Amino acid sequence: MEALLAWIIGYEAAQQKKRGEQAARLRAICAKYREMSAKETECFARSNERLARNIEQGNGAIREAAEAIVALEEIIAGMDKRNKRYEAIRSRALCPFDNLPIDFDVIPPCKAHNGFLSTPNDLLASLNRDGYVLIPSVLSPDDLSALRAATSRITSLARSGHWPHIRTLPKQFPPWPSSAENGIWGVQHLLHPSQPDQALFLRSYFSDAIISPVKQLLECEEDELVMELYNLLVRPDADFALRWHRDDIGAEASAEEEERRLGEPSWHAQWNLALWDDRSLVVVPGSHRRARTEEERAAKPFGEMPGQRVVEMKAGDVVFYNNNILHRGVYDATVERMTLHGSIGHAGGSKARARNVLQHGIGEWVEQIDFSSLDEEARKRAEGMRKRLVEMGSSSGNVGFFSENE
Ligand SMILES: O=C(O)CCC(=O)C(=O)O
Repeated sequence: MEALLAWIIGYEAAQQKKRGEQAARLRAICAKYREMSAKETECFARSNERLARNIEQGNGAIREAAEAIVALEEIIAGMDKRNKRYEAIRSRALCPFDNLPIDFDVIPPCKAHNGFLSTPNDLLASLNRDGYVLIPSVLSPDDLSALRAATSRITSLARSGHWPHIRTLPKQFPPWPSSAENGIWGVQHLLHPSQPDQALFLRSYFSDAIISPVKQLLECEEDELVMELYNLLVRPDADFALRWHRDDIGAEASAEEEERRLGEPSWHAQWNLALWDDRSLVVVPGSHRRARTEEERAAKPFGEMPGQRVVEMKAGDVVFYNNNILHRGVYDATVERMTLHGSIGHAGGSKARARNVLQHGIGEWVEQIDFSSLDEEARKRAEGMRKRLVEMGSSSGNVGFFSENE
């Protein structure tokens, strides 16, 4: 009994220490965020005050002041939205787990809707804690078999060189060439107007099975969602693997830079929906909340990582994951893989993200998609999401590629 009591007291003390450390880190990130916002605001304010002075003194057109007022109003509204969202994330990060005597770094990840994780908040709490959350069996047997047939058709076209939008071996990141001669590991643009099964993929992308968890994870209403990408990850033509990476933060980033970027709110949801059992995605749970450790920095790009976990999916399961979690793909050329790989954005996100999505090639055809095959509710949803993508992305500017030559 005494030993048990001593253990409990020791455990509690260790937990308390950890809670204190985490809270201090979070507060430091908050302070940095506030300081940066203040600098940004100061800079805008100064240059616009200069403009106001010039206009008063007859240098510069009145139109310039009007344009600056509109631009500043937009920036202020965006910052206000970001601040609110950041506060919401911060309070969630502190509140739900703060008083529980559980070490969330050592318990296994939970499946949503498995009895004790059942509310929308749980879904988000799980994603925030682990960096990914799995929702089992989101497809009916009929939908599963229709999607398997359609993905087989487009993959055959892609492997035989009749669909140019592909992920090719051995290239990890976009842009990919359009020749399939070295083999493929993915098929791009399932929503493209010339895609033979476009109607089915539209139904899948805009379905409640996807939209409703996305709204929960982004904590938003339907009229804030932004259309993004819908692709397919397939069995490669030869064994192949992706190196450890975060999708949006390069390996060369300093720990400070990583922490800053990881502290920013996420403005999109990304998912893998498996049509066959899939164990290709490997993640380091919780690594979306912190910079890499020295050990992780020193780890081999294609080697084992401490604490890594294979995301085990059954056909019909969907996993949502933070694309800045440390992850990699490990693919076996003998195991069938058809995994739908999509993302949906939030209108509060940056225009650079919308441009990034459009420059993946979808800008050339997104406005030609005919949504008339969808039922009325889904069609309205789709029209709105596309409109927001085009509006957000229409300002000029090239955002480049994440890692063009890899
Ligand atoms: O194959 C997967 O599930 C992961 C793909 C991936 O990591 C990526 O596209 O960046």
